[in-house]
Amino acid sequence: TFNGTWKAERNENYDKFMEQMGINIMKRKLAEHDNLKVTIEQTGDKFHIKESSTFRTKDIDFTLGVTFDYSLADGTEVSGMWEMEGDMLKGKFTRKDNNKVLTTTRTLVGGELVQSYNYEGVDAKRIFKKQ
Ligand code: MYR
Repeated sequence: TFNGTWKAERNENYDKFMEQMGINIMKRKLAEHDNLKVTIEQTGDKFHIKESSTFRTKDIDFTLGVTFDYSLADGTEVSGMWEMEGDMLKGKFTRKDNNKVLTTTRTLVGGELVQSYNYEGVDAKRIFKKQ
């Protein structure tokens, strides 16, 4: 289960990914150490997410397979959905400003939550530990 509060512990290639997203170096430096915490509450195919970081706190509700809007911490707006494939959450989101696609997955690996990101050929990961 993904339920619980997860704290970002380490990143892989996240700076390169954010650079590909067009985020400037100052924001990237801050974002590397954003103290991101994500609380996930899944009930059936409905998810309630509480996101908290040095940038903001935010509540998100979505249903698997149903399109919703989301704004990234830098204000970039996307629209897309999460789906469950086996034990993996797979997200596909389209930027509203340029129609390019960001894909992301969430999976549990050895008690950690691993979130992967891909944008325009650049992959990154954030690894979260349960609080
Ligand atoms: C959630 O499930 O937490 C809310 C929906 C997330 C949708 C998209 C996630 C992509 C986040 C990318 C952040 C990278 C900023 C450059």
